[in-house]
This record gives sequence, C-alpha cells and structure tokens, in this order.
Amino acid sequence: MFYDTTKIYIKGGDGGSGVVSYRREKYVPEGGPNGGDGGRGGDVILETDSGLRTLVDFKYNRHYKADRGQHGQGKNKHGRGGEDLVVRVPPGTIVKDAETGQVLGDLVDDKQRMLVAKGGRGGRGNARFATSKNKAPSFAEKGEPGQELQLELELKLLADVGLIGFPNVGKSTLISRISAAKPKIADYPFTTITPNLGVVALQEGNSFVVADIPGLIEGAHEGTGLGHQFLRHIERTRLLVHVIDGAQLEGRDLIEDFKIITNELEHYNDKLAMRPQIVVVNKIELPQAQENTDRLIDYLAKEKPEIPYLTISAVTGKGIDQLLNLISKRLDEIEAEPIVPVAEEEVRIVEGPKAERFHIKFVNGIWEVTGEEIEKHIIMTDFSNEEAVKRLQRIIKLMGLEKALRDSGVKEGDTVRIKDMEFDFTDENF
Ligand SMILES: Nc1nc2c(ncn2[C@@H]2O[C@H](COP(=O)(O)OP(=O)(O)OP(=O)(O)O)[C@@H](O)[C@H]2O)c(=O)[nH]1
Ligand SMILES: [Mg+2]
Repeated sequence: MFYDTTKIYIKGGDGGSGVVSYRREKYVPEGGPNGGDGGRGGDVILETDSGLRTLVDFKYNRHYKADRGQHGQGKNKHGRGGEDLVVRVPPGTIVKDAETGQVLGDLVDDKQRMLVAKGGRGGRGNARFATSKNKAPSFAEKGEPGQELQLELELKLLADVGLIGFPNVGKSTLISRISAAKPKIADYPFTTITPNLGVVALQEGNSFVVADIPGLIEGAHEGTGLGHQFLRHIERTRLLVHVIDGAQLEGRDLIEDFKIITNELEHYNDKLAMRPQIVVVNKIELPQAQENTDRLIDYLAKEKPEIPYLTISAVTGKGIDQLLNLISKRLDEIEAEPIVPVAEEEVRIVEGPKAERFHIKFVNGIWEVTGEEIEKHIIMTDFSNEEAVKRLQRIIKLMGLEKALRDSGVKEGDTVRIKDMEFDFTDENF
C-alpha cells in the first residue's frame, strides 16, 4: 500500500483582548465602564475537496494560522471575530495528532469538515465586571490564545493513471521523468518487479498519481510473468497510458504489441479493457521509430478512433508536456470514482481541550502549578493592572488552589510558579 504523509502546524486565532474604558458624558464626572469585549479568534477547519488528489500542496506550505480577534473598544464596542481558516485536503485524508499518533478523523466525503484548532475566546471588557460593589472596574481580560497542534496528514494514494505495456518499453523512464519517483531503469525486460507510484504536480495546484507497473507479456491475464498481480494494481485507476516501444529494438511489431496487451486486458477484466486509454509511442527520437509509428497510427485511426495517441521520447523529453496536458484534460473529463474509506480506527472529532483542574509539584525548591484552566487565567490576566491581579487572586481562591497549596505544605514566603509567572506565597498574593 502506498501512503503519502505530511506534517503541518495549525493554530486557531488568538482572542482579542477586552478593553478598559469609561463613559464620558457632560455633567457626569465619573461615567460607568463601557469597555467592550475582544472578538474570538478564528477556527482552523479542514475541508475535503474532491478536486485534490494528493498532499503535494502541503509540501510547500506547512503553517496554517487563523485570524486573531480584534480587541474591544470603548462605548461597549466589541472586537470583530477573526475569520475561520479553511484548509482544503483531498478526500481519503486521515488526520492524526503528530505528537501522539492518535487518529483524530478520517475525511472521506466531499466537502466534509472537521474542526482541528479552536480560536481563543475574546477577553471581556471592563463593562462586564461591574458589580454593585465595584461599579467602575478598572481591569479587563486579555484574549485567550488559539489552540495549536501539529497534525500528521496521511493519504492512501490511489493511482489516477496506470502505465501499461510490454517490458522494456520505457514505462519507468517515463514516470521518473514526470514525477519524483526513482525506479530502477535498465535495458532488459522485467527491470521493474514491484509497482512504483509517482505524484505528478502540474501548475495551479493540480496533480495526479501515476502507477508504473512491471511489464506485461502474453498470458499475463492467466498469471504469466505475475501479470495477474500487476494488473490488480491498476484496476482502480481512471486512465490507462499504454506505452509502446516505437523503435522496436526487440524486433517486435508495434501493432502486434498493441493487440496483445489489449487482449490481455480484455481477458483479465472487461472493465479494465473499457477504461479510457491514451496510446503513447516512446523512443521516438530513434531513427527507426518513424516508419513503425506511422503504421500504428494508421491502424489506430481505423480500428480504435476513440483512443488518442501521442509520440514521445522519455529520454529527450520530447512530447512530455503535451502528454501531461492530455492526461490532465482526460482526467478532468472522466468522473472521479468515489473514494473508499481508508481507516477503520475510531473516529473522533477534535474539540477544545478538556479543562482539567491543577497539579502541584515541588521542583528544585519551587512549587509548580500546572493545569489548563489556571494557566488560561494567568495568560488572560493583565498583570500591569492591580485590579485584574486582584480578580485573579479571587479566582485562585475559588478554584481551591490556595487551600491545595497549603495542604501540600507550602509555607509563607515559598515561591509558586504558574506558567511563566512566579509569586511569593504571602497573604497579600494569595
Ligand atoms: N532511446 C530511448 N531509450 C529509452 C527511452 N525511454 C526508455 N529508454 C530505454 O529503454 C530501456 C528500458 O527502460 P525502462 O524504463 O526500464 O522500461 P520499462 O518499461 O520500465 O521496463 P520493465 O520495467 O522491464 O517493464 C532503458 O535502457 C531506457 O534507458 C527513450 O525515449 N529513448
Ligand atoms: Mg520498469
């Protein structure tokens, strides 16, 4: 089985910060708070697009960040939310957490969506913190950072195009010319013993996958020369490219070659024989090729007018661009077959992190507190603002952290570290 994999970094947009602001009115010396909230950051969403067949686009662009939310403003103006970032992937993409290897989702259908990184919540403005006791709070919350994650994308490659033909006609040379595949190439039959896949990248983000299989010979449909096994690999392709040796170095006849391979396909599987085909006459730069080729072309025009043909030289590159254009055009015309689901593993849609309470550890004389919820409060607090800090202290009490620290044996004056902030454990601080 052939897999294409790639790693990408994704991050939801950060939430905008809330703002501190007061009403200013004539004759009202001290207006009430009117600081608006920050907007929420955009989410990162994967969406399948049946126009994509491979992961090549991700080889060049590995970072995906959604927009951040705008900060709040005075007059109770809330910040605008950041736009979601929709990242397009081909159907059949398995999405894994790159760190743990856990399968997060299996995107099969066209236009299927999966939320992979949530944007951060916007921080609340000071208007939200007004109470009967504190009518004009002078602090606001900072925005919550967006979720970030390394993803591993995995796609089982299904070949769009199958290269068929006799041994030694230049199938492997052709795939090595049009893709990054590096098959063994040599001047003797059956050089290729297992199939090779190559991804062909065209302009405008178009790409397709080609399978180069070992050469076929007469009797392949009955298993001669392992033909059975090889034909199986191209059963699910959408287009066959039949490569013929124009120079006839083996002393064979072009038209005979064509008929033998066609016959093998028909005997192996009717459907395979009906598959759209392009005939490619290779080694055209060799002097003896021209005459042979004219004969084959006459034959095709008469007997198989539905099959387009081209002459190329896989060695010099002649005709290769035309061939790629023709393949791409034919693939567009042929309707894509539905992709079969590839993973049976449990499918889980990623949600925001589970808020866990905290852990306390004593490391090198410092009490370290970790936990998503408390760390989020630290990040969202504006430490340059005394009132915001007081609010954090209340939260710490309410969460039971102060008591838990005491129960763990924290003494007056000890250092407590949460995230990158260090506090002295004093009455004033806790
Ligand atoms: N002159 C010339 N030689 C070519 C051309 N394309 C391939 N060859 C040569 O033909 C021989 C066979 O090429 P391969 O690409 O290994 O052929 P294949 O069809 O993959 O062969 P199998 O794997 O045995 O089925 C090699 O010596 C190539 O260098 C061409 O366009 N012109
Ligand atoms: Mg080969």
